[in-house]
Amino acid sequence: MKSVYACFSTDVIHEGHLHIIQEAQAYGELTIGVLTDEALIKFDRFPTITFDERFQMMQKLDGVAHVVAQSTVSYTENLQKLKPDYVIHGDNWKTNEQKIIRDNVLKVLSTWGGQLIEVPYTRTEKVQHIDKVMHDKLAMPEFRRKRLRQLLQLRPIVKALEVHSGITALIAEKTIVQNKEELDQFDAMWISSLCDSTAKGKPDIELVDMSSRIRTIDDVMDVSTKPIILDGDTGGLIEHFVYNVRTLERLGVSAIIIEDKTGLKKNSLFGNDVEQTQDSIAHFCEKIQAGKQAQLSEDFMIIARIESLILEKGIADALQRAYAYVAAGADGIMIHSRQKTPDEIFAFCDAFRQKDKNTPIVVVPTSYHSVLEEQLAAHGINIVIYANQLTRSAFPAMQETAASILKHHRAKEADAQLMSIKDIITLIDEM
Ligand code: SPV
Ligand code: MG
Repeated sequence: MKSVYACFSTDVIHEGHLHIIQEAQAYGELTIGVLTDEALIKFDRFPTITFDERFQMMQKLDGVAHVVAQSTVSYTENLQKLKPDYVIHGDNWKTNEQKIIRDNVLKVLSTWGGQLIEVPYTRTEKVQHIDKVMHDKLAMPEFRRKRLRQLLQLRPIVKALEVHSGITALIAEKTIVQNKEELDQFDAMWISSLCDSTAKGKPDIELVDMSSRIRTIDDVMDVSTKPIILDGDTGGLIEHFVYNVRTLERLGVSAIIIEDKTGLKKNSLFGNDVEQTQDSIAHFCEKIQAGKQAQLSEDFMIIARIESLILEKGIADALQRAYAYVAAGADGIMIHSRQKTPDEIFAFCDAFRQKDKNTPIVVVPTSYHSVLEEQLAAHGINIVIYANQLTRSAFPAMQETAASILKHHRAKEADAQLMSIKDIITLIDEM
């Protein structure tokens, strides 16, 4: 009897999957590979049921002889182990971002004369509806809020991209790239105070108030499913912070990062060029404790941001604060630096990890941008935030276009750099 292999990443079995299973029967005995959570989140959306549930769901299906785990987006490992005569898949992957996976399957199969069977992809109204329901479920507060904690368990390093509007949220949500034999995407979104303020043409001094920040959060949430980390600046007055924690939690935000500064907040990247005052350890701990007491769910995270390195107070001060903030209940710490190299960040993390193996560490490599994610992970860092790159790429592009129109008294010269009208009007999916 010949053997057939298919890989499924789905949470729901619909007619499309049943069609593939049925077609497979004509070729031989079917083994289904179920993508592990670690692999699935690089390739597709976050699962709404557990790996075990997905595995058992496949075992119950008629026409499925064996079920195995597939722990990489690439089929190579499982194919080399099973050496199937056939792989079966929907034909949609010929053109979408999965093409690299397909190309690789063909290459591996050819080494023992295996064949790829492609069946027409099922895109009925019912299938589309199921897809949409799964997508919308992920956007709901109860599902979204806990996802940052889930990702911390699944990812060697969680990658967050700055967003400040619906359109930037769509970019963070949908950008997926081919990386060697794998696919990859961002895990989370960072709503930066700098970029949220900049988008409104305002300075980053806590002038854009929480009501306005919530408006941005709402715009982002409307079009996305990924978890949100909010830049909460100083967190404001303790008496106000406790209310804001509840509001953010109810909205489905996963984490707020508050920084240990007081008085008129200025952007950290100014460093000591402007007057910035660090909060006392005791007062900042009080703020963390009050926030933790106010929150209702287990999911929400309050992350304490340490500004000691920004203010050139040294690693010993940063460490003392980190331990105090964790003892006060912080669910994570963010250590910030404006050096061109990651040396002081690494020195801090290595020292911190000697005593604390588990508290998540967050970093924002804006000035030390050469550092690779795997280097950060090797120093015990759990979350990397790309805090302002979308804003900084969009602004010069818009400025250049404006100048070109003025200079040439028409839009033609600018047009070559622009997205086509067709692409822009079809960019946004309609309900
Ligand atoms: C932000 O993105 O607003 C931040 C990070 O707080 S930084 O601008 O580097 O201070
Ligand atoms: Mg900020």
